Amino acid sequence: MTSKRVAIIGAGPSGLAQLRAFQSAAAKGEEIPEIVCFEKQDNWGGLWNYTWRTGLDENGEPVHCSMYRYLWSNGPKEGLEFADYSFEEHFGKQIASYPPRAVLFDYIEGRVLKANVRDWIRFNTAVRWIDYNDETGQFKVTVHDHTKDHVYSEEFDHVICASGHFSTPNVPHYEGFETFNGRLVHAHDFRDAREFAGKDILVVGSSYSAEDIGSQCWKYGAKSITSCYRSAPMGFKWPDNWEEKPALVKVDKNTVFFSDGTSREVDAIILCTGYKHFFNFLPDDLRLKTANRLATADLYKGVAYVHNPKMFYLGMQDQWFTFNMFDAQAWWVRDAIMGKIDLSNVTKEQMLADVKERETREEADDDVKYAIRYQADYVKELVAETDYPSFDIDGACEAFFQWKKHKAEDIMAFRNNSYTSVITGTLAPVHHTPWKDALDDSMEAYLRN
Ligand code: FAD
Ligand code: NA7
Repeated sequence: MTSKRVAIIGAGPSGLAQLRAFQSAAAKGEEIPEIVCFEKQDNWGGLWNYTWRTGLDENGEPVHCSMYRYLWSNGPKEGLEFADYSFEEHFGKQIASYPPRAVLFDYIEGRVLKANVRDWIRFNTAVRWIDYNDETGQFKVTVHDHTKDHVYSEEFDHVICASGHFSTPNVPHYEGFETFNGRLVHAHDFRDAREFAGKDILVVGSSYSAEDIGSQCWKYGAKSITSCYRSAPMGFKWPDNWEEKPALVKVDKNTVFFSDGTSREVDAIILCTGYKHFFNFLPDDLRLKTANRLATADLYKGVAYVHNPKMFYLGMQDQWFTFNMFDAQAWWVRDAIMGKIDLSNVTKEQMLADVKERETREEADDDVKYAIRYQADYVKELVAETDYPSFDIDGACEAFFQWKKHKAEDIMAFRNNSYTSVITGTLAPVHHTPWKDALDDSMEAYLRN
């Protein structure tokens, strides 16, 4: 082990990718730094670690989980498969393409159990504050160990922030919300669609959460779904009891009013209005401030913080690619920390120019396929600079293109399709039950193929 110390914040898919990246170098006989991963929850998996809790957790920390019961992957697993740990290796067989949350949690966990890195994580430990000392060139990380109810600080040479950005809800206010006589909740606190069976619901927003939470409520028996958009409709061919409306204007008791002059009576309002990048443990000089987009602000190569490149961020982009992109980032960050990638001769101007180039290229076209290819190119770029196993990233794009097409054909049936793994080349089986009829989302039920 070298004398360097590295702090990782969060043991979700990004933080775990970082642990696996360092462990894989150690397994090849390389000297790695001392790694300490701080995780505020009592288990790993990040958002995939489901809890029924909302609001504050058992320690008084904000609940991290934004996932809900019956959540199935919203994109094909063939787009996110680890290049060094296939679904077939984990499950001993090929499985269907849109696994429920518990199945993906099991898969994420399988790789890190195999890598034997659990001891690197301090669970139940929330990062409270981080300072950088210009004189020593070190970070002081202050944490609260809830198991021992003890607050302490340690020094590190590098900090890797992998705390996610889909946990602090963006909650708008609309006129009359305070008069609403029903359940008014943000997607972050949504847990169980059965609560809305028989109800007329309004979903605010037109992105993934709006689509999926509306679909869940439809599947589990909501009487009607109304969704409304600020910029553009989702535009799918919705079932008969789902209507898409333009922007919400105001609410008066149970009546909701839209910008086209129409109104509806609803029992519940679910705000699917997105999330904020929120880091309450970081001072101004270390804190990333960015919109949810593919080219994040201020991150050289999408990971190194330009204002202090000893600090890295993982997974801060809006995401088409997820687990394999976090891997590509983690391998790259590992190599930057271990000196295999030399950042010492990259100036701040060059870093800012890199960010600018990424932004300009992202903004050049608003076509969805362009965006998917754009992020694929980013993954390719990082993979090419490390020893992360190269894989058919264009093939993963094809899976995404097929997925888009299948959604356009039938939004309530796209999960009945299957795709070919770009890691093993095997075609996934078609799931035994159409998604709309598969009410049991347990791992046992899913794997019964
Ligand atoms: P997270 O999973 O958010 O993990 C961050 C970790 O950091 C957590 O464990 C948290 O407890 C910890 N942490 C945070 N703050 C602190 C602190 N101060 N101190 C210590 N620890 C801290 N992706 C897909 O590929 N497929 C999907 O189907 C999919 N569905 C999604 C559905 C929902 C509702 C949401 C919100 C996201 C979904 N995603 C999906 C995207 C998701 O962002 C990624 O899959 C993945 O979870 C991101 O991993 P991460 O490690 O970057 O962040
Ligand atoms: P997104 O993808 O960030 O989308 C947020 C949505 O909320 C988007 O449609 C926004 O509309 C809308 N929004 C934001 N603010 C408002 C206000 N004030 N009023 C109305 N509508 C608003 O978040 P999601 O939760 O859908 O997805 C996040 C992740 O969860 C994603 O990676 C999935 O995998 C699961 P806009 O288009 O900006 O006008």
